[in-house]
Amino acid sequence: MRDSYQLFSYLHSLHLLDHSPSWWWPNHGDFEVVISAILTQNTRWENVQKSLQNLQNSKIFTPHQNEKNLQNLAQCTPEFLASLIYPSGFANQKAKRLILLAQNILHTYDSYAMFQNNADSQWLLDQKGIGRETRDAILNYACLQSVMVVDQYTYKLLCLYGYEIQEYDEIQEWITRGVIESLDKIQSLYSWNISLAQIYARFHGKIVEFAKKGFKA
Ligand code: EA1
Repeated sequence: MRDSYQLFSYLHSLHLLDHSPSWWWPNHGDFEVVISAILTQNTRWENVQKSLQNLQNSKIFTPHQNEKNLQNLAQCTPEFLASLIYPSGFANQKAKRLILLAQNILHTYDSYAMFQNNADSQWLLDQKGIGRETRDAILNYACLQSVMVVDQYTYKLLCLYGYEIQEYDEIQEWITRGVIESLDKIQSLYSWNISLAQIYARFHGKIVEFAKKGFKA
């Protein structure tokens, strides 16, 4: 494999996202993505969906009501929130971090809309419980920025192809370089005018779905 464009082309030919949402992550652009990016740490996606369902059933959370959802979360007690998100594990820790994050978003940015348009990489990294992978998931799938998420699956996949790149930033650099160098060719694979941000969103989704199938075509 010469570059990440080749990897993209190969994964694209497998049609891994044919039944997925257009940015792979459900409800891209919504505050819900910020919640699910934290909940998905150290657990399976299926467990995140159970937690999100509990949040909906208890009216903490209504689909697409971003400002209301942000305010509700900021006002939750950690005990109550933890009782709803237990399916995704580390409930007490994640509840505290989610509430603090919601409060800090309101404090720094005033609203979800302002956060979405002005979110800053360093601000996110400074929040408790947000590392590089979660930061980039929020920047790409919630704030719709042109940022490629790197995770353990990405690392393992590159290892399978003989690339031993350990560092997060270096893997990210390798992926983004190949995409940008062949952007025209990637865009010509789509019937709509796809943005770089959506290409990264789908590229990461393809890698995760490929990994979930055991890296087999
Ligand atoms: N898995 C299937 C995922 C998904 N959307 N669909 C997932 N894993 C982590 N995810 C985040 C978002």
